[in-house]
Amino acid sequence: MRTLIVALCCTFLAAQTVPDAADKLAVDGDVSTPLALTVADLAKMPRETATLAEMDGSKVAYEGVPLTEILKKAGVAFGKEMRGKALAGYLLAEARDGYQVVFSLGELDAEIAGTGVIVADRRDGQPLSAQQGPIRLVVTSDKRPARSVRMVERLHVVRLRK
Ligand SMILES: Nc1nc2c(c(=O)[nH]1)N[C@H]1C(S)=C(S)[C@@H](COP(=O)(O)O)O[C@H]1N2
Ligand SMILES: [Mo]
Repeated sequence: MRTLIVALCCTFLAAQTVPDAADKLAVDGDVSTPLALTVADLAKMPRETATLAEMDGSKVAYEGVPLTEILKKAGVAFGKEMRGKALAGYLLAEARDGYQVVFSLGELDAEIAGTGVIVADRRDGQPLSAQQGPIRLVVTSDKRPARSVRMVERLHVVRLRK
C-alpha cells in the first residue's frame, strides 16, 4: 500500500513539474508566414553545430537550425531591410515552464550584432532530454547560458513600429 501511495505521488509530482512535451515549435506574432515546426521539420533545414563549455567546464555539442533561418522562413527580413522601423522589433521566446526571454531582431542580424542562436534539437548527437527539449535555444555568443531557453515552444515576433 505504501509503495502504491509513493508511486502515485511520484506520478502526480512528475505530472506537475514536467508538462507534456510540446511536439511543435510555434513561430507566430507579426510574421507573414506563421510556422509550426516539428523536430522532423528542423532536420530538413540548414543545420549548424556549436561546441560549448558547460558551466562545469565540460564540452558539449549542440546541433540544430540557426534561429535566423527559422525567422527568415517565417518572413522576417534581415540584412539590408533590418533598418529603421524594423529595429524596433523583438522576439519573445517562451518555454513550457513559463520561462520567457527577449531578443531584439537587430541583435540577431549577422550584419549588426550577430548574436548567435541555434534552435537545437540534439546534444552530442542525441535527442534532448525532457528537461531540455525536444527543442531548446542555445545562445552561442552569450557568456552565461541564461538566455538559452530550454523546452522552447513559441517564438513570438513583435514589431513596435509598423
Ligand atoms: N525553460 C527554461 N530555460 C532556461 C531556464 C529556465 O529556468 N527555464 N534557465 C536558464 C538558465 S538561468 C540557465 S543557466 C540555463 C541552464 O541550462 P543548461 O545547463 O541546460 O544549459 O538554462 C536557461 N534556460
Ligand atoms: Mo542561470
